[in-house]
Amino acid sequence: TTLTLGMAHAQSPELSDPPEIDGDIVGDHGTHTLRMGIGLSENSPQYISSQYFGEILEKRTDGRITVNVFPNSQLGDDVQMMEMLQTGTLDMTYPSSSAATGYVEELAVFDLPFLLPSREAAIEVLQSDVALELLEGFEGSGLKPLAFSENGYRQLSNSARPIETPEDVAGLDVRGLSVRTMENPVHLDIWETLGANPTPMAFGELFSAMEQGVVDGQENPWSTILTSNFHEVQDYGTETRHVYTPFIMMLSERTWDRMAPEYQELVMEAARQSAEYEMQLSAEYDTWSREQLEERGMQITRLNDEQLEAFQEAVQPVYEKWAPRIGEELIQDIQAIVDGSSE
Ligand code: 2Q2
Repeated sequence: TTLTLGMAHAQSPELSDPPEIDGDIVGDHGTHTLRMGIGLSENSPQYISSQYFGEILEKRTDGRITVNVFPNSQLGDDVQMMEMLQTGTLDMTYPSSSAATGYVEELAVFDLPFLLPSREAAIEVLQSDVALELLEGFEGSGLKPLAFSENGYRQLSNSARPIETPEDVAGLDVRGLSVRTMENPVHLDIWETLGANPTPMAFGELFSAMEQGVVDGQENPWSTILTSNFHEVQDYGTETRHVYTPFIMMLSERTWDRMAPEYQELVMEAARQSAEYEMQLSAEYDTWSREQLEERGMQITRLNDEQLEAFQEAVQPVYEKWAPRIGEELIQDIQAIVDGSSE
């Protein structure tokens, strides 16, 4: 289906339809209207798959559970919405793992640059026991993680100049590129190590910060850059794929505790199905979004092997600094899965 969505700034690519919703109607355990806040826009994989999550629950409970999805960071940014889950003023949210390292520090492993070399390896890692154990770190936080999915490979965009090398980022004869990062210490480190001037900022403030020239650039997957219309204020892109960021679908523990076991089971199953669908959509959007951005005038640099190696070399110190804090063993466990998946 080529979805022409409400606020569509861009048609979506030919997207796979979601899997059929089948299974018995789950018994009558009262009604719930789940309010879910997300950061991205109505034509993002994050939003489309969250709507599908709601459809599964509505169909399987005969309308007793419905989900209202609020996109575009309208209820707040990732950190604010997680706090709203803790106080019970919001039922669900869908942050990047990078925004949740304040709750589970080991999640910062996913912020290590160039850790996950391919989508296949990333999916293996996200579906491994190692990753699921990380989610256990949320115990007692008031946040109930339901599933990992894909924010995706992050790419650099900026409005100052074409970026092909780390030296271009540092700007030897001009000032270093000012780059917005997520509020995450490893990301700050990556861009400082590259000689940029990083500014941590909530996603919802990013468009106007770029429009006003407060920052030169940012880094996000192509589909986020397209579906958030960043190409309107960013002239240059560089296919760095420097970090693969997971999303974590989350439910407030207060909401979870109010649910009958049969509903809890269904919510977990629906989250797993919608996360799987989100990863499929995210993959279908990725290359298509880059092509759409080029059609809309963004000058995108595709790095050759030598240029990519220069970036990988340049950010090596980030591993040295963060490995002890994140855990050498955890990094080795993930790298073992990555090496295994490339067999
Ligand atoms: O750069 C970002 O903040 C994004 O990658 C976000 O983490 C993600 O798009 C959403 O969770 C925004 O709320």
